[in-house]
Amino acid sequence: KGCGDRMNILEMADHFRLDGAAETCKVFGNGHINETYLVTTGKGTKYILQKLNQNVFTKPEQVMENILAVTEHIRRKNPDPRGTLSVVEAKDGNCFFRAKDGEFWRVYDYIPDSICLEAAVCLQDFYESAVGFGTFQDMLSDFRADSLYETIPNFHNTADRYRLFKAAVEADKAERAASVKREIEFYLDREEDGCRLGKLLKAEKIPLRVTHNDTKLNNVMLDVVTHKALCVIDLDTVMPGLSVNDFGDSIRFGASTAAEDETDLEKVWMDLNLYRTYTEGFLSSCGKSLTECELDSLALGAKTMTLECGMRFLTDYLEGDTYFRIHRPRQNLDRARTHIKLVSDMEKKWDSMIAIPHEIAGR
Ligand code: ADP
Ligand code: GN1
Ligand code: MG
Repeated sequence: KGCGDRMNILEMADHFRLDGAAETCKVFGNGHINETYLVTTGKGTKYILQKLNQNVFTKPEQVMENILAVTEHIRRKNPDPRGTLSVVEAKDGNCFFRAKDGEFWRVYDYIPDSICLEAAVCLQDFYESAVGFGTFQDMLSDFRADSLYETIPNFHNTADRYRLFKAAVEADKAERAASVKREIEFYLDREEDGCRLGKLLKAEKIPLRVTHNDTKLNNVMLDVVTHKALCVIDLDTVMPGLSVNDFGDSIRFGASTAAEDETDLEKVWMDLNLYRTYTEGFLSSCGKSLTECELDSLALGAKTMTLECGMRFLTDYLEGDTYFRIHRPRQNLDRARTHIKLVSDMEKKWDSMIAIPHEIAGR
């Protein structure tokens, strides 16, 4: 993969305090939101240059303030340079660069000798990703939640996601609703389940914590040799949230036997072995601090995040694919369908999903 506009990317990189002039760049990673480039200087040092998606993050300065505060907090506890993201300053002294066209750019040190995975190829790697996210949760347990900006209001407010979904069905902007009636029905039928965690939060039965909110497998870096968890990346959505949603989003993505946009639904299952493995890793690193209600609700977190994310994909399909990056027509619909399959499979395996966290925690 090459750079769309190579000169422009290199020019953007040169607004930052790198260890020399940027010489090469390439499109990097598989994120759905930001544009990510791997940039290399004449000395061979690698950096991650990103253009923040301002349709999604409307207050990018606040995103950066959150990231600086959270990474400093983590660095105090774990000074290993690969233990958290490091923001590289721009030459004007800011932690970002605002280009003439209004675009918002930032640079991170590339985490050396690391890999991130797009699928859980082996149980041990998936376990390590859970340790990564669990440790993140644990390290931020003493971080003041009210000092963080809410970078995307109502991000995991599933009731609000239902409201937006229904509005998209009603507006039918891209004239696609008639062709996806069954999919729409599936999500609508499960609204009560989808809103259950929100109700527990309102009733103060489950605690609000500092959470990552986008705990996909490809947002955790592992050591390239040992495959041990190094750190968690993609901190744009670190906000107050629910630990069980962080757990659940990892299950949605990583405990599936297929890719998020697999078109052959015969290949898509929620693998109980992967579920168990992730639960073991997660509880080993933050289990002690989870309340009884959180432990009880881990399975519901998985179902809620899968329902919510699938419904967001379908919403975007109905609106004409304006939020998640797509690489082919109907990709958002395919994503919404894999999530229907996953939720259906979770419903069949529900008793085990509830029992496993208790078995592992011994309570
Ligand atoms: P998005 O929000 O679009 O998902 P990410 O911040 O997750 O963007 O970055 C996209 C990908 O770039 C990641 O999945 C990872 O592969 C890679 N990446 C991001 N930051 C780093 C980093 N500091 N070091 C190494 N790789 C990184
Ligand atoms: C987006 O940025 P990325 O690709 O890690 C999205 C998540 C979704 C995910 C689905 C800010 O994550 O909420 O769960 O796609 N991020 C945002 O794969 O909306
Ligand atoms: Mg990402």
